[in-house]
Amino acid sequence: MTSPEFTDPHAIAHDAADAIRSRLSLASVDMGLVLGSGWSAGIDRLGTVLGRLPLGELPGFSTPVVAGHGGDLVAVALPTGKTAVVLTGRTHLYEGRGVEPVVHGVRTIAALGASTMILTNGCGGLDPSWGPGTVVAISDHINLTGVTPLRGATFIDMSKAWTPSLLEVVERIAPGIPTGVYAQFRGPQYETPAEVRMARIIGADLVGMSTALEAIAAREAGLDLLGLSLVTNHAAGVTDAPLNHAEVIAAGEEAAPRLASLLADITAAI
Ligand code: 8IG
Repeated sequence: MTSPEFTDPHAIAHDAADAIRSRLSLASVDMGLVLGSGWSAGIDRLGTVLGRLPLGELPGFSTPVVAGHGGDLVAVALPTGKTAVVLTGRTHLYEGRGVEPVVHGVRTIAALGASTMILTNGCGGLDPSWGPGTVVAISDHINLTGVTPLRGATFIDMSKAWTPSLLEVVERIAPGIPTGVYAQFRGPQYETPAEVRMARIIGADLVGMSTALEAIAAREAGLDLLGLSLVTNHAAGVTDAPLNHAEVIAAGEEAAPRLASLLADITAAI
């Protein structure tokens, strides 16, 4: 499915980038961040906020609707002198608008000239020892959505999609941080226990509803890529507890200060 406004998705990303540059008077952008469930507190900890725009005011973006998901673009001057553009909301495939809106933020950040992308999310964990609040660095992903943001014969190499040197930076800043394979389901329903067992058998450690499609678009754009997942819940069937969205939000709020300082340390180191 393609929404009519996305007949040329890269052109709309450039329109959005032009609007951002002129409205925030940005000279250059080095890095983009997408902040998922639990991650959006503490943006001011990253550096000096240069400006903020509601995503809904920019070409190709619409206002995210899920409780706990924000919806701003925030430009931040990092202590290193670099400029980061942070999105505090994302469009999900389960919203039913097709795949182009899902990756529009990543493409806009690429069009702004960034060379590095940090994707964060809240997700379910398959390892029973990863309690809610565990942060996992994404080492690889499995796209189970059945769709792709790429069109035509766009043969992108995904063999080192998650940049090894960025994983090394994370390991240096947070020694012993677990790494894992992220499997993206379409959602919006959470998995059945059988689907989670399948995910484990095929090599997944994390299950979520974002990030893999964004990663594909980021690699198409040639961005270096880092992914950080907050395990907000055990995936279905890992424990006896049923899943609920309120619990997911609560785990994010509890973890917020830790996530803010981790992100500040990482963005200051790359
Ligand atoms: I937060 O357990 C969050 N997002 N697919 N499964 C999937 N997405 C999620 C989950 C989960 N928790």
